[in-house]
Amino acid sequence: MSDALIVIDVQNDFCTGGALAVPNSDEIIPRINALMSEYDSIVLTQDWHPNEHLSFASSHKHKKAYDSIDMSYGYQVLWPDHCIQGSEGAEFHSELNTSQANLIIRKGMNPNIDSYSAFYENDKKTPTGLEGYLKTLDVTDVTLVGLATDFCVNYSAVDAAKLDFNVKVMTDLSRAIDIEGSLADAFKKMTSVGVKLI
Ligand code: VGL
Ligand code: ZN
Repeated sequence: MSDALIVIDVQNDFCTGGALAVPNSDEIIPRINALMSEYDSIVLTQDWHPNEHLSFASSHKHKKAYDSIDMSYGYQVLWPDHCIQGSEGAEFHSELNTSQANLIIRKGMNPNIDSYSAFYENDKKTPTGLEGYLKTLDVTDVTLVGLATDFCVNYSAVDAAKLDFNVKVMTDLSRAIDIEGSLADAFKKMTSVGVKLI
């Protein structure tokens, strides 16, 4: 039995000045760092897209950022180009303490499928390997913090609950994009699968 802190996507592009900046995101970083010593393992995730990723509005004619479309795997919001592999925007924010991390997991590398969750791509069946990592270490409890509450934190928390982890989301150490009611929907969804919002 052990617990893990999963820090979602604290990367330059989601912070002030980034391509997909989440409002007030920088202020959570010092408190996330302070939390790390309380956990047996620390996992960091990194959104890590190839150029011309299908989740980018720029990959679609006549579409602009924050429009949405239907993909083969369902509804998809189209984003500004962000977190491109090897770019400055994809780096962790310089204030995030990365030296405590046991594992850094990258996601969103398949050019045709977005991947909000740290556990599965958005097709809901291609695993990232994180479940195996955590279960091998007898992790039973996971706490999620980071960016963005209504997308990657939400999807990761819901998958973790479905995979039978005890799941907490620290809402005060997460920040949301909040488009078209996405934050309220995320709270509803997380609560319905047993995620504890604290
Ligand atoms: C995210 C939109 C696109 C996130 C990642 O980290 O929540 N949101 N890619
Ligand atoms: Zn992304």
